Amino acid sequence: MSEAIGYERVGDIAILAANNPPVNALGHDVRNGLVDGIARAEADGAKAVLIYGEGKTYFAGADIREFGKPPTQPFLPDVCTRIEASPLIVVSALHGTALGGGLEIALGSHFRIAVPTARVGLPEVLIGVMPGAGGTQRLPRLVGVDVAVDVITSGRQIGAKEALAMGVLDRVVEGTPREIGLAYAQELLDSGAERRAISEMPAPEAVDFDALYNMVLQKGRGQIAPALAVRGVQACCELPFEEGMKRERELFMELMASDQRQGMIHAFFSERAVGKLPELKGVAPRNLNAVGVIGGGTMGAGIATAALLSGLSVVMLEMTAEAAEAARGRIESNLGGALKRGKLSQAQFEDLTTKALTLATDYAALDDVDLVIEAVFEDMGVKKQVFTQLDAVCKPGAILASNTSYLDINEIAACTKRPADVIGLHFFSPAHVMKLLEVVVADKTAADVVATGFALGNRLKKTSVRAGVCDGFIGNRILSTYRTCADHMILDGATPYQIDKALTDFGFAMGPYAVADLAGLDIGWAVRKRKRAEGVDPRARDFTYADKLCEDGHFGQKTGTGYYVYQAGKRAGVPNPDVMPLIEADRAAQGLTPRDFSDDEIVRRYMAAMVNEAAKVVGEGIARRPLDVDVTLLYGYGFPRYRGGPLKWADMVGLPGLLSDMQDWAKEDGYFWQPAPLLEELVAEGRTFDDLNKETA
Ligand code: 3H9
Repeated sequence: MSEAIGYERVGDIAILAANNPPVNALGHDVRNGLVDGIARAEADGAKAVLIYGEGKTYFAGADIREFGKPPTQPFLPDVCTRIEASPLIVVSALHGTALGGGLEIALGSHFRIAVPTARVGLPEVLIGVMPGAGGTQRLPRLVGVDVAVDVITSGRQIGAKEALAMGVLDRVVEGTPREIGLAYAQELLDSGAERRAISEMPAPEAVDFDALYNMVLQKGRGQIAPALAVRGVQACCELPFEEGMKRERELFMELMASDQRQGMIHAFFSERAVGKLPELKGVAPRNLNAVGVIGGGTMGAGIATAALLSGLSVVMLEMTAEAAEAARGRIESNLGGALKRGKLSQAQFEDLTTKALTLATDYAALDDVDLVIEAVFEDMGVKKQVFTQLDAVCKPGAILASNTSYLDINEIAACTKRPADVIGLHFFSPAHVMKLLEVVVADKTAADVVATGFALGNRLKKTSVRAGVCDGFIGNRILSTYRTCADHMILDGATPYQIDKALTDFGFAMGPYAVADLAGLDIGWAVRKRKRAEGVDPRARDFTYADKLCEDGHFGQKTGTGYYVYQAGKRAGVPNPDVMPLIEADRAAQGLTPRDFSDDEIVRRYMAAMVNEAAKVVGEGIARRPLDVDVTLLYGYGFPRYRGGPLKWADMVGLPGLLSDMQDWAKEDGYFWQPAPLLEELVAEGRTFDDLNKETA
């Protein structure tokens, strides 16, 4: 027996208890232990077997750390089959999360009981694979095609109550998994229940699987795992069980060998790694109970909403009583959304909007908050005034945070007497929805202030990434470069619409011009004006069509027209006929002859620009590791998760090829295509960004 599975006899029942913290993943020892445990129970004269997990969960799935390495026997599908084939009654008792291979072990068992807080699911598609241990063959036999396809292609976690109603669970009972499992197994033995193998149940009727496959493929915007999982369910309906298992294995192995699997698993581990910073080891965050928010526009109201929803009390400071009331309106409307979706009760809504939220117009109201986040106009002069006042009123130890998207936090900190307490907390709009938080660490920011930034992020259910100070930090700095690359392609002959389409086909949630319309074209306009005022390098290509678009009042969605024209109630717009003439005029004024771009070239250039700037961001220490960039782009910029992030993508397509493309393009525009020193170094040494991730783990 392996130590990962304990063996014990209680009367006629053999107990197999998993002990493989933290999540009882089904690694090699666990699989071995289960097979040995079943054999021992059979040899031992037991009449039933109970399988459960010690610690916080039943099996949370196959051990994903083993993925990509040669598989070792016993394979998980064989373990499930072995359990199911046992002549003994096998009961699984579930608590925590029975996910993926975990649920498949439970489905290989003859009966399933769970505690009410247990959750089950087949989340394999979320890491780029599909159920590979009988999930696509057993679940449809139990719950039918429609439910099985929903569960498998969404990867969602299902509460015990719903799983009981679906028929995935036989019973839900309060207690420990051991107690409820033993009682259930005994009851089954006492009542003379027969073993119940799902594989022996009839398969459901087939449906139009080609149509289902196409629908799922389209919904996945290029992700293949959910669509291949549909083919697995199809095999359940059309083939005998053993043949279906073989087909499932083939499909699973195809996904296992895919770049998408690598990308999604990279995303899984990276999003857990971003918060693990050596500098924060053993550093306790400061206490957080009350926060202040300065400025109640869309951003400030979103931040206040997120803080209220997390149980913090909020003081919202505005310039006038009317502005404060308008901020309250925005916060109430945000919270109203949560109320409508059933995430808040009416009583909670009222508590949050009356007791937990205070409106103020005087800085003195911030004298007792633990942390203040300013979300005022992006102007250094305005920010300095705000921080000078905060420094005067806030209690000692209070953290002063700026939500600026690109301004210098060191300069802001320098206008206070407590630069160690100053930090950047860069939220993304709408701040109560978007998952990313950039924690921007200035030169003098204290470690416990950084730790508090991360603690706040956790509390607000955000994914927080550490960033250093530079224009735009990690995300907006890289965005600015790949947007510039897109703008250059427009000057040279591509259209905004072709670029948006090529990039949504690549998997981005939206193309850069649709994003610009959403954010407001005036924002980019203001940045261009600021940069021109600061002085632009004469070698940089410039363009005027985007400014003209703004001068003509096209600010994007908020004015109904931008690159696209928007109709009321419709999120997607149609091309704005005013745009191409402005672009053509700009090209003519610069003496440029437009040429054709293929979609592939658009993606290649856009991605190369993104990777190159990202490499500069890592090389300069603005991002600590390549994975910090990847998570930033995944969570804040709609980068397709199944590609893992720009630097994982770069590793997979090959750094030498990307560098050599850039060197070619540099012949036309040597200023823009200056390769990042880090990229050149990695190519010269034959290393990858992932090697850097590992070195800094
Ligand atoms: C599968 O089963 C395929 C089969 O169908 C077929 C096979 C042939 N393996 O998230 P947390 C680690 S595919 C290895 O912070 P939480 C995680 O990295 C699998 N390690 O905790 C972290 O490590 P560290 C299908 C895993 O409470 C620690 O455990 N299953 C695995 O917020 C704690 O994790 C899934 O996709 C794993 N499977 O959430 C489930 N899972 O401390 C994936 C976790 O070093 N897992 N770790 O950073 C989850 O969704 C969440 O981790 C879970 C717990 C909900 C379980």
